[in-house]
Amino acid sequence: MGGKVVVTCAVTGGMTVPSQSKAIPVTPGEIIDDAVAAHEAGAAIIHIHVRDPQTGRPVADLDLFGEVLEGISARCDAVLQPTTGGGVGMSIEERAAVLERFRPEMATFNAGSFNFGIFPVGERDLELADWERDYVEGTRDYVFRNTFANMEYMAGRMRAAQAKPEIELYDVGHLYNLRHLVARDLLDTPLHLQFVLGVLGANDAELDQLVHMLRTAQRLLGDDFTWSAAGVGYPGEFHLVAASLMLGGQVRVGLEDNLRVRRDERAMSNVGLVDKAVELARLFDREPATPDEARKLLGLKGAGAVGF
Ligand code: KMH
Ligand code: ZN
Repeated sequence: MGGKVVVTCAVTGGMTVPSQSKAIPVTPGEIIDDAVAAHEAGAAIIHIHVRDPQTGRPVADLDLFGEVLEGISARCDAVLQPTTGGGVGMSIEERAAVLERFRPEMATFNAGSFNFGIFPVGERDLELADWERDYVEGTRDYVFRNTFANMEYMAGRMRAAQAKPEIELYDVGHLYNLRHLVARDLLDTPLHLQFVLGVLGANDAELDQLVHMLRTAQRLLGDDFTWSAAGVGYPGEFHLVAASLMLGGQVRVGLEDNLRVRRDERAMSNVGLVDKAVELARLFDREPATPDEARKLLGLKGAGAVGF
């Protein structure tokens, strides 16, 4: 890989509402176009959620996932990584259904429960649709549920689909959950870790938290893992990009996590965020990896082995 860096773009997400930014892609067509453009800007992996095309509400609809996965794969060779995190109100079975239906190369695996609060969105000067206000306010009393039973179930579905889990870690305690799951041989190694920092309800996007979690992962898991950092919010997203570039990690950006390119500049699309990540990478002598270089680094099964 040399100094290459795997850039993941999280194009739309499930814990934002469309009124937060006109740039958030909603329809399958918008998600496909943004994903292809993000790939052309340097993203090797596209992290995918889907939304109701009319309202923009995060949904787990498999037909929408199919339309998006097929639409992107028809136009580029990016690694496609559907979410199993979904959004508020989705059962673990609904969240996992993408695995059996599409047998993706990768999918997210959330390594623990935690409060996931986006209710401050409702306290801003934003015109929200009724469902959006209910959705964000509802997170005042919402736990993103990933119990051990949920994780055992999800790990089994991942293995059955031969999908490489990207282990989403929001808090240092999630690393101890992960050690437990690995010790029971529920997850294959080498692992790919995603340190997701900045969610209200878990660790914030602070450099010492990233280093602490990385060092804890090395202590608990040895060195047998690859890792990436995903900062939620601004400037956390790019602080973690810069830190990860220096520490030899991979990076994730995208409108799922952050809506600003600069303090006073809102992102007009995912491309603006990918462009900034690539620009930062080049300042640290690192070039964006191609999808096939990402496949090699992460040990993925290849686009020919997926079910879409
Ligand atoms: N929305 C991110 C903070 C997933 O999709 O499974 C977390 C995430 C997890 O992307
Ligand atoms: Zn996600």
